[in-house]
Amino acid sequence: MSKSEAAGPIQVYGSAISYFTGKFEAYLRYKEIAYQRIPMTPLERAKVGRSTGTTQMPAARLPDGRWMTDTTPMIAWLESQHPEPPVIPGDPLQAFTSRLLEDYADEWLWRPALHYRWSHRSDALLLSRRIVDEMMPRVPLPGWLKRWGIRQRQLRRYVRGDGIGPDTRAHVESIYLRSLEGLDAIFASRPFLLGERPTLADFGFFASMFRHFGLDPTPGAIMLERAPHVFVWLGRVWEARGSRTQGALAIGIPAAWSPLLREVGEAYLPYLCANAEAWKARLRRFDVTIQGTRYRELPVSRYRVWCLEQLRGHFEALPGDARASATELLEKHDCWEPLWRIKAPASGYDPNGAAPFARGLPVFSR
Ligand SMILES: N[C@@H](CCC(=O)N[C@@H](CS)C(=O)NCC(=O)O)C(=O)O
Repeated sequence: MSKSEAAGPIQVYGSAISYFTGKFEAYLRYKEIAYQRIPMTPLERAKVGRSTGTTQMPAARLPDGRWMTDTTPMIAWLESQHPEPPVIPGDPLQAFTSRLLEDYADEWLWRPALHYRWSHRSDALLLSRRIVDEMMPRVPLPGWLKRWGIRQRQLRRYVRGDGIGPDTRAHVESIYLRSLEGLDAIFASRPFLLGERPTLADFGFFASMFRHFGLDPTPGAIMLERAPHVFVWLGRVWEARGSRTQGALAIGIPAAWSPLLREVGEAYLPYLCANAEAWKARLRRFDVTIQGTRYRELPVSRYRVWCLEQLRGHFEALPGDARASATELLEKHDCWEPLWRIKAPASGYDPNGAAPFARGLPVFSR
């Protein structure tokens, strides 16, 4: 236990239905770091906003009073405080590739996860009820109005506002279906993505796969039908504990990761490039064609410009021999060219490397 946690559990401000709160909780459970989840009621939300500069979930308050946001740097920092058992593989090539998959899973599965939850009526009715019951029980408005308001907000922001419509819907759903297929093939032959214990990429995919795809009615039924190994893996990650979930990792990058890495090269990195170009051109919205589907009016995400910079930084930090293997792997999966396509993405976010203690940057905020 590090000094900062000696005085008690980490307070995790979030929600029982939230993508990134689920990712962070699974990590804390595996590392056996004590935490307490606090629902983001309007009062807590205001406190989080004042303390971190953003109201996104999860936000974590350490016992020494410091606040953290953004699960990727939060996990990286906690790993420095609680090194055993490591979730970032010791092998530099595996570490880099895991970070790439974590980022892909965090950011690229977000759109299908929000689409399944808010575009399907039964899912939207159930989830708006759960959100209101958990986070807005005392808001003095009729329940139906609060639930309706939540559904409208989510549709406006994350469905219609994130390029989902009749022309893109089939492609958005295919992102989920291909991820399921890729993951199911992996979990048919190994318990976790890289071997016998969970590592960073497991927690990355867990975000969408648990609280959205696995537990929401429509995508949950699809998972049970098409990818039961993924459903079983959800329970395995949730139940994993560092003190007893031990075992070897694969050597190198498993061949079964290839379909996922091809998606990174074909879809996610080209999206990141178009987003970064639009950011540099100071646009608010941009159009891009991904795997033959034209997306219109996507919101520019400064945060995701930073994601691209971070990935490049991780590559540049690789030692020589791992760099050569990573180059070969990236070229083989068409990731190399889009990783470097944009000259100086220049997000300007967190220039001093203060994350996770920096002022937070929500995904679509400028
Ligand atoms: N990069 C952040 C993303 C956090 C995030 O986007 N959380 C969502 C919920 S899962 C959120 O709070 N969205 C803000 C909103 O909808 O108001 C992380 O990894 O923690």
